[in-house]
Amino acid sequence: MAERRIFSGIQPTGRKHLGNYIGAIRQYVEGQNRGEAIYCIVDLHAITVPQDPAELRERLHDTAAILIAAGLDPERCILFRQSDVVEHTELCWLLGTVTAWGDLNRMHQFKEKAEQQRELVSAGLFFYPVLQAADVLAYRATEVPVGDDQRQHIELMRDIAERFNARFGELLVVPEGRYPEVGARIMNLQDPETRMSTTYGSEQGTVYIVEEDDAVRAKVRSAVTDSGTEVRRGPDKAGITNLIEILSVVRGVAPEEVEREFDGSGYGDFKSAVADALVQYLAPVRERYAGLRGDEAALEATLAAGAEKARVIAAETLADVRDAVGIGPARA
Ligand code: AQP
Repeated sequence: MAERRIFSGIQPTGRKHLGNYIGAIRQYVEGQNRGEAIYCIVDLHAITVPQDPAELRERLHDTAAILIAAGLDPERCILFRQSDVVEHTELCWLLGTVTAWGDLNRMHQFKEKAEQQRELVSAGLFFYPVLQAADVLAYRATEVPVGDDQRQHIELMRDIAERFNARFGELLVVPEGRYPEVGARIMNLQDPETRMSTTYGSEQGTVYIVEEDDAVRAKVRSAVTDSGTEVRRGPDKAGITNLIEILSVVRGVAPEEVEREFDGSGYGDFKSAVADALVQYLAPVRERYAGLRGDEAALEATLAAGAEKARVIAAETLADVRDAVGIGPARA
């Protein structure tokens, strides 16, 4: 096994947005240069809240095409669909037996998502973090690139791995979360106190990865700021801080450099610069996406090849875990 094994998952829900791109996808691409990189489109997680079945399949292909358009190279990473590797669900059950109910009950994301459900708060939604732990632990990954909203889930999966190892022997790797230094929490442009997300916040405040240039420009120009004039970060300047972080990531410079460059400029000029930079950043991804999205057979072939490679790794972990727990016949 490579010294550094990177694993992360992304949901095939909604339209993937700038928060997903900056917080997670950008790190996935970079991960291919730093170690063995494994990425999974987590359709089983998606169905913990109601999904239209046909739309779910469409979104899965959208997400696969976005990831490849963003720079994932199926020759240099393993890219697959979660439900194609059944070991995830079996490991989820086994890990569920060493997960404290009280810990799951403290998960913020469960509480937030449960509040939004009108008809049914599913047990699957409650178990979501255990499946997430199984995703990562099945690959004995050392590192999990995610946005800041996933900290609590990463801590829980570390606890689960530690508890499993304490009871059954050192079989699982306790992974580290990897959060971007800048851009770990991109905020909604219309409500900069709230994280940009698929399910919360206005459409106008959410920049999608696949979005026309004019729409991106309009959203950035109408971003909510404050009544001040200084382009600098601060606790009372959530909107400007968010835009500074976005520009810093997009240009690949430190936020301080952005502040220096726009020292003395008005918010209008600054927003125009952010809009231009963002359009330049996203347009090539959108163009590559358009080329890839139409060929669903090719996307399916990529995912199938990825699942085959993923299964080999996950099956080995599962065999060790089953044996240690005493499930199935003893290994010779
Ligand atoms: N606003 C964000 N800033 C930085 N990173 C973010 N991520 C999500 N929002 C931001 C990171 O994106 C990765 C993939 O997320 P996901 O699609 O699997 O699910 P999510 O976190 O549930 O994404 P959403 O859009 O926010 O959906 P909802 O509204 O359902 O919660 C993760 O690494 C996440 O941290």
